[in-house]
Amino acid sequence: MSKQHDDVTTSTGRDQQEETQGQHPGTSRRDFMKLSVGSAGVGAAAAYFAGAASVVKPAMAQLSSKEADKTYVAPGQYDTYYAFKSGGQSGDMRVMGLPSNRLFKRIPVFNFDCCFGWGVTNHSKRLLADAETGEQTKVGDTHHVHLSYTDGTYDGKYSWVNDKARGRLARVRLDYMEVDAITDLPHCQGTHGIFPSRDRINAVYCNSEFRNPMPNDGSLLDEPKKYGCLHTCVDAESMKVRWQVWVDGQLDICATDYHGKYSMATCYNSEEGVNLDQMTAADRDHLTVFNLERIEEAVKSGKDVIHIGDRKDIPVIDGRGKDNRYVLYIPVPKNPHGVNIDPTGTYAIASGKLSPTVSVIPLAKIDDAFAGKIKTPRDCVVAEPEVGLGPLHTAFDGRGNAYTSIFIDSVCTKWNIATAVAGKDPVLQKIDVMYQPGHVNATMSETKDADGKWLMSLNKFSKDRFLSVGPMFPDNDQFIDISSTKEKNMVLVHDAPAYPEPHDAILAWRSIFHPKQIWDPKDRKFDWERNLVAELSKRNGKKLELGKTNEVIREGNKLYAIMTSLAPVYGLQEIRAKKGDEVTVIVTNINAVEDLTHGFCLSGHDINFGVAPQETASVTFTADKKGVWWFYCTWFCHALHLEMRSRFIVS
Ligand code: CUK
Ligand code: CUA
Ligand code: CA
Repeated sequence: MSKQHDDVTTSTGRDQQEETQGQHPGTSRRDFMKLSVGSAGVGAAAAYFAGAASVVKPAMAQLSSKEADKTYVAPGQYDTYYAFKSGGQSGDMRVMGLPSNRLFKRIPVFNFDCCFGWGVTNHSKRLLADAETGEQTKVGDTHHVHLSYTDGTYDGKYSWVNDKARGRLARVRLDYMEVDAITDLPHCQGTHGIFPSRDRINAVYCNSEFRNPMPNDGSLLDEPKKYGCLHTCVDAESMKVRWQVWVDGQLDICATDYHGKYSMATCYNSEEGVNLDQMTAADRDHLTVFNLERIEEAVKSGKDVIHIGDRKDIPVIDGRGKDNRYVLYIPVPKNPHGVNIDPTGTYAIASGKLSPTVSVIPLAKIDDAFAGKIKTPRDCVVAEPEVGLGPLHTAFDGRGNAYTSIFIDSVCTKWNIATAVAGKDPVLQKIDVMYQPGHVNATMSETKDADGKWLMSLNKFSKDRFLSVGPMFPDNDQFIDISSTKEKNMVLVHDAPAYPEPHDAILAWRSIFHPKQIWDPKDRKFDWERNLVAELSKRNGKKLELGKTNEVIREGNKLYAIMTSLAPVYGLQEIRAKKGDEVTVIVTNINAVEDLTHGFCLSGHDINFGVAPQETASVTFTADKKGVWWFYCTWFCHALHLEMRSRFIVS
């Protein structure tokens, strides 16, 4: 075996380098963190997180091939779970198979994508246009993917995903695994946590993380106390904004109960500060709970409804002030991050982030608080066990155990909820993850059907885990077997590099999903093209039809090229235009064989999109360059795929 191959399993050299070059030689990462936790102020908060920069690789037991084999899915075999991952600053969403961790698809959402033509086709451009200005957006930041529920478990109909970069919510229809709606959330910046109703397909609740002027029209700038933050209810079917609630503080991660009574949000900036020092001043912030029944009633009756700016169409409830009847502010330590509801729907778990604790809050106590039956909202917290430094998110195995990601300690902590509520130390096991986990999630964890089979730790740093790809590293999403019912059941079985930066993943049984492999040519997605062709037929006295017609229609300086693609030819051998024409090309793929996709790429024009079997797609552009421009197929569809090309001739 060559020297190079001997090196494959060791990275000791790099570890030593890190230790000597790290920021705090002589102090282990964990000791250093313990020194800095507990004291207040910006220095302490910054130091609390400095550990991420000086990670030392922990000793790790060798994985036996028996354990690693559990992720093996033989060629031609299918995975047993789907994973739906957000894409973070890539702006997309990913679909994977588990346990293999094979990546199947990146669904473009808020990003530009020239494989599918997202941001190129008329359909995607309408969805990506800013609601107010019409501006074509290309940038997104997707953090949270959640699937639609019926009766507390996934029904396979929709997925929703947030855009933190622009205050938007997108819906993915799971029958085709494509985005079919994007909603702009008015007066919202940093839309972060989202969560749908769990009792039925009803609403999606969206949290704004950043406080900003209401309205943000330049009339208010330097009085941050007057800024606001909104909790927005979006109708799950129509994707219209139903109402918003103005809160104290701000809103981070979102969760709903199992009965449609509450949505809730962690708040890390109860101080309403605008810098780190101010945002970390208080020892406790909030878990903010929304009484959905009372809010819906008020919206219906108009009582307590206000409006922000010129959006008279959107009712806003003022939920500010400790004594209002719509919002409950439960004090929890300190700059909390994740909030998760256990699969029995009994407890909300809020993670401390700047406190090494998680707060356990029975939903029954929230009932009591809204009914005025407890003295102070803090009495809702029944346990606050220590789980490690920097707890962020919690997953569940359906056996009463919780698994919390611990950012600073770089571990996943398993703890028992009942033990915590009984006032005893609930921690059962901690395992090292590599490195610095954000979200953790388990199979079916966010449903009443949590099955306790697999856990995914979505780690922000991969450091020395993979071959180097330069200074921009992949994330490391690690796969952990939790199927054993033993107390210490977590076994790390797989490292999966991830294109940056999935924040969250939903792991769900494959049997829930039944995506179609060929489009229904009557689908609503093609309404725009179908209507256009119907109007052109009427105006020109012709019988034009998608999938049948191959013809170029001219109306003044507007040119409509309607054509089919059928391996290996386009229905039109040429399209002739005059410079300055507005050209709309409509392509219908009339192949009805699964996996036989064609593309349409027009040389020199920044136009490329795919057209799946029985799908129609269109693009509109200006013919601004004289000459001969080939358009060609970009998806390898046939032995004569390279010959699948025609001329666009501009005189
Ligand atoms: S947030 Cu990223 S680790 Cu955007 Cu869900 Cu917690
Ligand atoms: Cu059609 Cu390649
Ligand atoms: Ca705070």
